[in-house]
Amino acid sequence: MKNVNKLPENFQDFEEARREGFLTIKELKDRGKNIVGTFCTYTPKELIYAAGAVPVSLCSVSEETIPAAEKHLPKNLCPLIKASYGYALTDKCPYMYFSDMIVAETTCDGKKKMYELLGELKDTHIMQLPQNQEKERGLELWKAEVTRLKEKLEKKFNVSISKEEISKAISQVNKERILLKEFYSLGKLTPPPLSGYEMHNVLNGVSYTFDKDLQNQKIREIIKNLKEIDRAKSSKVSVKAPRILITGCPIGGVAEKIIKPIEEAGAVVVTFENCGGAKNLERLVDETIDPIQALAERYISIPCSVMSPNADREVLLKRLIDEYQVDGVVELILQACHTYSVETHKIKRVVTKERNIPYMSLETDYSTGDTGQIKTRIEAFIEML
Ligand code: BJ8
Repeated sequence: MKNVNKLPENFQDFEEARREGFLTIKELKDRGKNIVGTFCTYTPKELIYAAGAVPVSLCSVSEETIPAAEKHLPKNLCPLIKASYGYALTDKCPYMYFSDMIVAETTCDGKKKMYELLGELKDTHIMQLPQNQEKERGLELWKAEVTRLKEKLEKKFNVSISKEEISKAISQVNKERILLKEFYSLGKLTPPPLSGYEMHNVLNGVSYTFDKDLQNQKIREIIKNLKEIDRAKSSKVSVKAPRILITGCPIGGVAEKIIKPIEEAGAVVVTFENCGGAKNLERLVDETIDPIQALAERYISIPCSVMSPNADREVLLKRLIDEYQVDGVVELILQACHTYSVETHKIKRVVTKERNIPYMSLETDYSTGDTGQIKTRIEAFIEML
């Protein structure tokens, strides 16, 4: 049990990372560091590191700034988009405030149109993301966009980015990915040595941890402790807990509303097939080829619903269901997210017909109005597993 006691300290560091990061980002700024705000998993952050700047995820997960955003944006729009824009309008996100520029991508319609407005408030570089991942149709265009981002960073920060610097950044970020994958892969254990909520907090916290060497060291300690918990068979998760995979839209803004009731109902979230989890971290950047080509290939391959077709999402989903011995899939749809919402039909088919396990889709926003209703639906779903 000694090792169980060691855990909260480590986990807490990541739970509090977003708030703690506010101070760190100011210190970095005071020390003359350039800061680049990002919104999406498609941003090749290695280029930002190679420019000597610091990438940071911008705030997008609270309903606090949505009323302000709705003065310019339609009400019937994804809460993530409204919250992101609201933070820029109200200057309530320290990460946005200290960002020298923002990198954004033409992903879904709502986001790309919001970015046009955001560009009136902040220097916003928009990468034109092709929506087809085939080599001839998408990759070449995307590679040109990766190069254009490199040029923008060089001009903005008055630096020259060498191939060596990009390769170094690729290797560093790959190291971080490998370690995070080792961490979340512990969800494969029966029972997992940690809850899905704790896993989410760590994966979310790393976006706001700027000392990556220290982060890697802490993740290594967490992995070691979790393995000891497994060896000692002292996990607080029941061996009988139904194992849940979460898929769909980014979950940061509704983690309390979705993950907590799943686990309070006696199940455990063992893996996340979303941008906070496997979708973002599974694939490494190839370190053996030209770095710009490698970045272009890796980032365009992210299986987000904005891609058409998006067959790789189904491939990843099926693999995760098998590897993590998943008993049920919960899909999160943020209100008015058309791309994920339309894909639910195929995802449900894959889960229920090809893997023969139950599936449930939950559509929600950042408000707390439907908390009770969602809890009831989740409880009914878990009971049936
Ligand atoms: S790579 S998931 S972070 S686009 S939920 S804003 S799609 S309407 S967030 Fe995303 Fe990049 Fe894809 Fe990931 Fe639009 Fe849907 Fe809202 Fe979304």
